Amino acid sequence: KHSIQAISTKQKLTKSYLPRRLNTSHKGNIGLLLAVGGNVGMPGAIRLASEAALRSGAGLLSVCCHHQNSALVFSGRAELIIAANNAEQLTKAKQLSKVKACLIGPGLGQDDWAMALCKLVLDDCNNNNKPLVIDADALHLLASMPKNAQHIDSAILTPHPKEASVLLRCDVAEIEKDRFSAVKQIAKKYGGICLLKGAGTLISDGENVVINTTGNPGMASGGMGDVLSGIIGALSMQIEDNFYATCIASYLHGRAADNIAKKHGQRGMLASDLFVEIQQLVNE
Ligand code: NPW
Ligand code: AMP
Ligand code: MG
Repeated sequence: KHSIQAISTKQKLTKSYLPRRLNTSHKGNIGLLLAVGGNVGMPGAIRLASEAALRSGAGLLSVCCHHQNSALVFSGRAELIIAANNAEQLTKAKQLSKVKACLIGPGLGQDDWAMALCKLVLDDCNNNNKPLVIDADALHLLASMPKNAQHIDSAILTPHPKEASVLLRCDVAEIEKDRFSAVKQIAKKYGGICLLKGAGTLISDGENVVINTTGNPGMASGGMGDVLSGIIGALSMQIEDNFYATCIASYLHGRAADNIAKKHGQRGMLASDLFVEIQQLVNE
């Protein structure tokens, strides 16, 4: 019924799919990723996503977060750049014309501040066909938008089952009953790629479905999904095809967690523990 390929832990997919860096590479041509999120109370989520993107090889990383969180997001990670603190500043700073890809959602919240940013970023990525990772709260905002604003060909949606139920306006039980159908439906309805999280994460472009077999229950802890969105954002700038970039990101995310589990066990694993493993894996 479905075209399914399994991403096996034994395959060294990263070797063939992540292009080598040219000797002449520079941060500019690898690309600037814009990460949008970090509303009041949630500086951690956008920091985790941003740091994961840097460890996955992003050339430059700009963050747009709530002004109350700027200091918290940037302290201890001097490589991060502050793009702006709201939609108006982001427009004025003309940052969007410089970015190669965007990610929006980690800790974004769902208030007016968040919605203004969401509309701006969705519109820019849609008009310029830029890769756009849509995660967490941005998925709720997307689901509440008018139908003609919801379809974005260059989008990569990364819902967990509850977020998927909001996107398809159904119960979580219905999503879990037929995850293959759910992931395809979301990709078709919203355009682009959908990655449906959980043990046996599924990735679809609306036609094909890929299942990722890396990862373990140690990943059931806050911030893991935020790290995944950062890896996808960074790989979308380094791999031309958004579908492959998402599959490889999912594989690396799970494998990083499997490596940590082998060394230290599953229980007590932190999302930020993955960073050092991610850097090794993207260089394999
Ligand atoms: P229940 O309890 O089962 O009925 P939300 P979130 C359900 C940020 N974060 N399968 C479950 O419902 C994110 O980036 C910030 C089925 C759960 O109680 C977001 O912006 C962090 N159901 C924001 O928080 C670290 C599932 O959904 C309810 C499910 C909210 O994101 C943490 C809550 O889900 C976090 O990433 C599953 N697999 N997973 C930080 N350090 O700053 C969840 N549910 O409301 O979408 O909450 O995913 O935590
Ligand atoms: P989020 O719910 O957005 O924080 O995302 C959690 C991340 O951890 C997703 O990538 C899930 O696929 C992954 N994850 C959570 N629990 C498991 C599990 N039991 N097995 C494999 N992966 C998991
Ligand atoms: Mg999440």
